Amino acid sequence: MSDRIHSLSGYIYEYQKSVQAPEQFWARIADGFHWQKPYEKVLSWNFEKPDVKWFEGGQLNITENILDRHLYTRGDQAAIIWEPNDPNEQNLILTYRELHAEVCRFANAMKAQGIEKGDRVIIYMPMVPEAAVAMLACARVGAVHSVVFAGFSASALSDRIIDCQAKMVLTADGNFRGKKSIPVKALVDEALEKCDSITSVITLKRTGEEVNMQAGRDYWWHEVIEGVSSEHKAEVMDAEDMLFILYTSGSTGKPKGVVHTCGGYMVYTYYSFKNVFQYNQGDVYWCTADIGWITGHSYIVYGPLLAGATSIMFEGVPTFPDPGRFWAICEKYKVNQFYTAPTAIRALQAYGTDPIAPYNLSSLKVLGTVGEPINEEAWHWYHDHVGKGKCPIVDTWWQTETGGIMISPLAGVTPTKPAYATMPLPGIQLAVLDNEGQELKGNSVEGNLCIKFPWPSMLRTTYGDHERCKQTYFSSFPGYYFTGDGVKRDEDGYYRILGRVDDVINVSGHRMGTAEVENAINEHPKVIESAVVGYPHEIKGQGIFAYVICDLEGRSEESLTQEIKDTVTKIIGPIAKPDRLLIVSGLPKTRSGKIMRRILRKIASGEGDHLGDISTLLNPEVVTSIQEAVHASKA
Ligand code: 7RM
Repeated sequence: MSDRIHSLSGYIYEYQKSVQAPEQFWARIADGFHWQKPYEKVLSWNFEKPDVKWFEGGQLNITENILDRHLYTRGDQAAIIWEPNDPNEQNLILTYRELHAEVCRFANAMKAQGIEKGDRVIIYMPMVPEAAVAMLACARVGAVHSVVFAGFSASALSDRIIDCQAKMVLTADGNFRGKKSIPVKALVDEALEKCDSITSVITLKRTGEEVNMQAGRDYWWHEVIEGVSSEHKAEVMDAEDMLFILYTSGSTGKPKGVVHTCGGYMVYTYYSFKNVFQYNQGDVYWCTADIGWITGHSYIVYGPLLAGATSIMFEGVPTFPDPGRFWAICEKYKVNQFYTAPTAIRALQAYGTDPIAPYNLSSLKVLGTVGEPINEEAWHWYHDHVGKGKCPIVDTWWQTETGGIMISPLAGVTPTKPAYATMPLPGIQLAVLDNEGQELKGNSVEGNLCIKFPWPSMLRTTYGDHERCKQTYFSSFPGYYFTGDGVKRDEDGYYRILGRVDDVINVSGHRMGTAEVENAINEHPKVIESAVVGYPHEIKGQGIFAYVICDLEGRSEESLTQEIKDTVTKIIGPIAKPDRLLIVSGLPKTRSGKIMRRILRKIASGEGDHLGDISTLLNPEVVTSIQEAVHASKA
């Protein structure tokens, strides 16, 4: 398929075509795929309801386009290269032929366990090739996967199982992370105490640790695939059938199950992968994300494999056994495109350039970032020391809800600017709106980032609650999809993401709802009220700052602080643990009783001396006492 843009004028031309005739534009990309039945209508849409359908009437299976289609052309090419946590352990390479066989075998095993088209299957696994096999096997049989990041707690896992009424959990005994090994199956057991929809659990042996197996419910991965056929006829899926659910945090309450469907997601992840990274046949591509996040779905598994790429999957962490690990892996596999998060870059930057020096990074052609804004300093460090000044950086802005990259340079095609995601991909019609909902036209404007026309990989609904999807994304600015991000369009028409404008914070590239963390804090019996805000953090981008009112009777502040942090870890997971937790006597409130987060954000950011007028508060004296508490806790 010749879907790749090669020049800036080519980009401008394609972009214009995609706006003038979106249906023809996407039909041309879609026609490169294998459809079991051709679609009848490219697009129908309504952003009020919202109701969006792409490639209606079309039937396909995404895994036929990933596996079967590549068997004859690149059966012996590596599809997945797996690099284990411990560099001394044997790596694993799965060719397209082998991946096809493994996916079919596991699809048959799932069917034998009673899984049918439409059933929900939870994947709670470490970064092992079987996790990708599990995702694709679900897609093969038409089951809807919902991957839950293996760093989430048992309680977060059970919430997700209950929300989607999953039938099966795919997991592993444990997870190697650097020097540590984390129990995984034990957390599944704990989660399942609260869930009754699960009929079977399949556990992969990875760390070899002792696990509890419940007769009639628990099965070993290696046992269920024993002697099972590696041939499987892919389920026929409608283009708008659900492919997966992925839970993501928002500004209110519990995480939402973002729903993606088969046809549009396939077309867009393929197209965006090829163009943003300028992938050429034979290149080795590595994205360091975890499959528990959308980046792992779209740009480790689906996008690259649809494009017939070789995709690296890394089990470990950037600093084990030492902070040169990323560069060792780049050298080992002669990585051409490397895609990571700004937080990882900043963490490695803190070790200086010595850990890079021993490695030959001359294979690198493209560097990417995703997940959070990249500061200029980190951008330059990445560009100069990793890319040696010769690799374009693609700063890719997108979301779980968008399914694929929305704003990004096309590597080597779009001139870059540090800290700018630059320009929208073809097919992506952006709008910058002021708070009154007026579209700000022209350059040099700042406002709310919206998208005004559908794209194939956009979310279709939030699982089990369509109204919530409408409220969250389509109601703030009627007629537009609202991203929740602030943006600046500069004098050149380039886009710079300014960060969230809602109560979502971004900690090391992970999305957290402040309300979600507050709810977890409030679970502690001694907590009376809490407020959580983000504050600038040198490595994580944002840190979590919690202000908590407690019943201190008979308790020390220290032990209570630790207990409350542990409560958050228990309820959500270590990624949500507050970096700073301050016990306070009150929270600043408006006369109508709303917590003044603006003030709390300023104090947390060390700007407590510039609060402006606080005399209209219900309780201005509280501010002084909070400031004193902040100073005392720093001392
Ligand atoms: C892919 C992913 C989405 C939120 C999004 C932004 C932030 C993501 C960038 C970015 C600045 C970027 N999905 N974000 N990419 N901010 N520059 N290149 O991260 O659903 O987990 O998060 O992440 O705020 O709304 S996500």
